[in-house]
Amino acid sequence: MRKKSLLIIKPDAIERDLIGRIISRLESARFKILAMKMVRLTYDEARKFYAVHEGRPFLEELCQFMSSGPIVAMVLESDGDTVSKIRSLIGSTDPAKAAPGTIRHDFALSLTKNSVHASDGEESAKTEIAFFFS
Ligand code: FUP
Repeated sequence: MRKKSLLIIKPDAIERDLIGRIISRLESARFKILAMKMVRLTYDEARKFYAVHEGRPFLEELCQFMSSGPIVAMVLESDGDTVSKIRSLIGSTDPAKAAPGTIRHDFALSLTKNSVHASDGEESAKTEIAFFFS
């Protein structure tokens, strides 16, 4: 069964002109892009998107960063477990711990400026897709 997930290209990657290279990796890994848009979140919108992290010490810095420039949000689909396949392709949250060949290992700058976001479960994928796409 084909399942969907949400991926975001974050401001640090957009600033370094990495949109094309990141999308190329997703397409090469046979993900289908079903929807895509470039938007700039306000700080409050970023807080809403990251509501699950409310109370965490890094939330303010994360939301400042996520609203510091444009992002590209996209809905991806593949055969099988799309959520975990994308998580493998992007690598660990901290680029210093991400495996070579993953997007975060190859492109990310730091734990916060880690170039991409991908939904971490089926439920969050649904909520996050609905956040960006009506
Ligand atoms: P991930 O699901 O891989 O994006 O990672 P998490 O849900 O653990 O973290 C959400 C976002 O918070 C990540 F993009 C990284 C960021 N973060 C920080 O900026 N500082 C931290 O100490 C932990 C996470």
